[in-house]
Amino acid sequence: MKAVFVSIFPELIESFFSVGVINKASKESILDYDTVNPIKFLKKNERLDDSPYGGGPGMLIRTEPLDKAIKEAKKLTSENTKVINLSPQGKKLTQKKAKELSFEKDLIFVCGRYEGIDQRLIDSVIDEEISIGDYVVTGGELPALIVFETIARNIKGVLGDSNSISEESFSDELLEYPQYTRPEKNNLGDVPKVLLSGNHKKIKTWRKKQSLGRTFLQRRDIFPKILNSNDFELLEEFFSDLGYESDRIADLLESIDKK
Ligand code: 4GM
Repeated sequence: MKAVFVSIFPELIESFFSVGVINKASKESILDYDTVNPIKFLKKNERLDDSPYGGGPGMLIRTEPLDKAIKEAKKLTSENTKVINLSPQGKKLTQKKAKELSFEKDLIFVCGRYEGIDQRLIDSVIDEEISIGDYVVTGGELPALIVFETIARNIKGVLGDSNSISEESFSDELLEYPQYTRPEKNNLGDVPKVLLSGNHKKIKTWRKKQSLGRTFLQRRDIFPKILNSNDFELLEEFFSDLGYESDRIADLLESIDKK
């Protein structure tokens, strides 16, 4: 996949591509990137930004240099390459979306600055608006790199076998379980005994219990509304391990249906 970033700070993009698995995948030609700086399309004494019609705070990038930069990006990519704008107004990035986009041949990322870009440009040349979350940063570069990295991790060959995407059966609906590495004991505490037992069935059950408990505590928004009785009991056990009284556990789990 080739990604072209339309950005007035190409250094940010270049530094990202110069390290780690992304750098390795670029050297192996699994990934490729380029940048187009809209500044390049300004005539002498022209400014990149301008104030919004109707008044109000902030500045917008002028349409002309940005439109030209996107056209240039199109020349650097294959036909029908999707143009993505990073914006707090976009659809929220999900793992599912990233997986979908990983099948695209190339992608163009428009990295806005200031308060964003002229709506006419969004309506005519932007194919998709993506947001990395409900917050605002100064420019679209970091959001674009986050979206790109999430996509890249789904492309075959980008991650080595050892960090390859988890294939655990519950990894896409629940949070990950806690992990430990050597030593067994140190000043911070002990590794849970079950993980040292060598009993794979017990380990799997313990991990599932931790995943259920963590997701319930941290992410009620993604927690399943219905559990099979086995998982329900694991969740009860998670809270009884934490020392909760059974009445309190019943109250806590009241909203969850058991099937
Ligand atoms: C406003 C409009 C994306 C601000 C367009 C970009 C946050 C995100 C910017 C823009 C951004 C996000 C630049 N901040 N939540 N800032 O994905 O490009």
